[in-house]
Amino acid sequence: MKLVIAIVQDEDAPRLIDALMDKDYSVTKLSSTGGFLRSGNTTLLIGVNKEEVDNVISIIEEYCKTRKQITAAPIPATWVSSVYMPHTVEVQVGGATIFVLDISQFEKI
Ligand code: 2BA
Repeated sequence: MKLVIAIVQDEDAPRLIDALMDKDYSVTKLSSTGGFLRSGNTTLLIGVNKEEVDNVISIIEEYCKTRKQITAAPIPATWVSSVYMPHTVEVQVGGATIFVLDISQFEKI
């Protein structure tokens, strides 16, 4: 048994969950926040047999798109002619960040 943990963008989550559920995978959705952008993202927990992991990852690949986001840079802003000028940086986010964990025991009680 494996646990697939997938961190995806909120915009991609509803269609991805529908696609996984259509294929009879059990999914738990958690609301999460990225440490860098400090904006919401979605973490999905998907418990599967090890033979299913590649299929789950290919479904995630199909539904999760890479996007660019502009964010305030983690360096001090500057004042130009008395105008506050925060530095911004463009970052590429996603498609998905995926971890696959071994599960030593799985029970439903
Ligand atoms: P965030 O931490 O909000 O990061 C959003 C995007 O910002 C990242 O996209 C990456 O392109 C960029 N970024 C992150 N840290 C950076 C840094 N120190 N300097 C410059 N740019 C940086 P992704 O790599 O696609 O990650 C999307 C989200 O997945 C992350 O949101 C975080 O919530 C999660 N994540 C990514 N790698 C992780 C890891 N190793 N462990 C736990 N969570 C992770």
